[in-house]
Amino acid sequence: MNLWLRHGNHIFNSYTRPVVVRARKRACLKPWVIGLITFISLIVLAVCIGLIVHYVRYNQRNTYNYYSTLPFTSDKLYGDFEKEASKNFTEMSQKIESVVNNAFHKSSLRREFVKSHIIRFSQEGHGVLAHMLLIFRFPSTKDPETINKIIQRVLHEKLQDAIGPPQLDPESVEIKKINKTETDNFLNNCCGTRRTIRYSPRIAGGREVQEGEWPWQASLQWDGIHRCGATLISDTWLVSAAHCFRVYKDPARWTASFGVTIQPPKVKQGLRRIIVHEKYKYPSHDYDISVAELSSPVPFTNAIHRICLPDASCEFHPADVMFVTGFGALHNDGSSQNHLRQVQVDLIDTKICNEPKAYNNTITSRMLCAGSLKGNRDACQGDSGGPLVSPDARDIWYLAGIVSWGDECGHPTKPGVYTRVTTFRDWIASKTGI
Ligand code: 4AZ
Repeated sequence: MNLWLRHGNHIFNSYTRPVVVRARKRACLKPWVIGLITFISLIVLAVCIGLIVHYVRYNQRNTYNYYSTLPFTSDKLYGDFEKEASKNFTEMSQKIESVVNNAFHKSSLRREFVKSHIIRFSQEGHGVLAHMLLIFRFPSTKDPETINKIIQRVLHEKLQDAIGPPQLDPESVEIKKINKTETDNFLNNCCGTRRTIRYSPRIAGGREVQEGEWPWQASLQWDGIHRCGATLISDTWLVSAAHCFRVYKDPARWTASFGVTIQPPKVKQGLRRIIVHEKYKYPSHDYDISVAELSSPVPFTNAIHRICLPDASCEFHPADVMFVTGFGALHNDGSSQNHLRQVQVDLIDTKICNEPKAYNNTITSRMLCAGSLKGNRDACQGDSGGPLVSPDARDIWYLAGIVSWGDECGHPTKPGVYTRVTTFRDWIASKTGI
């Protein structure tokens, strides 16, 4: 082994004589060079920080909301599309929104424009006024006055070319900037709007939901214990199943709670009145619908507001997106859950649902089937009375069904059976005025 030993500047090889190693002279930089390098480094650093700050500020976009009124005339009478959530209201809203969206998409604001949303119509002389929200995202550096002018100019110029009907009057369009609270209030007063846009694909067996995802869901409790689900259709009326009130009838012992958890609830309200369908006769599942009046109106918030009711003529199709939500059990004979859950289900054709291996002709025209013929995705005990919902092309949500019955939960060929809400549209109106 050859060992090297250091002693001062001499290195001894264990086999040889000492060798002298000269210390290497340090390369020294002149002070002015060091100063120059430091100066240049600081400049580069300052420029980088400046660029980052500018980039972050420019890309940090704020939401700008506007309330806009747009006069128009159409071949339809105002009374034909006046009623919110009706087929004609939806068609007219969709036409106007699409013209407005096109106008912004073809303009210098194409990157800033988010969406337009018709909230109502009102009669205006011989024509009609569309009341609309316009949502934009602008860099926080933009001056609100300038933005107002640009939006107004785009609407004036681009809506001129729009081909009717409806015949728009862009010269008379008015816009007013509103804040987030005002925007939320307008949206919460519309039926069927949801604030959480996180759209999840189907999740086998369902998942827990976030606050505001299904703001119309209620839990019905008898002596404080969750028994059924229900759906808010106005600030005072709930729709539920008739069978929820078969044994427990006294409204004074029922409460309705709102929010994604039963404990603690966001809001809790007593029931004043329960109306069960006159033709509901246990043990039949037919006519399984009821409406219940709250003892006082529930204030609408982002987390609590009403769903839309579909016209009696509305039809849902097997390809439609549908969700069922509830605090019910995760499996047959399981216990209810404290946190609201959702599961995406498929609408199943009544013919298929009435086949011998499914429900063998027990599905009436007042019922609809939804779930999965492969099993798993289903409502269960404790979900009864709760909503089966579906969105339209404007992403407005409608009550398609009420959880009613089924052969246990999640079995293949035994989907959930729901009360078909469209067949009871007139009955609901006759009892609630909605
Ligand atoms: C129930 O007993 C119940 N799988 C609700 C829904 C279904 C089955 C039972 C559907 O409340």
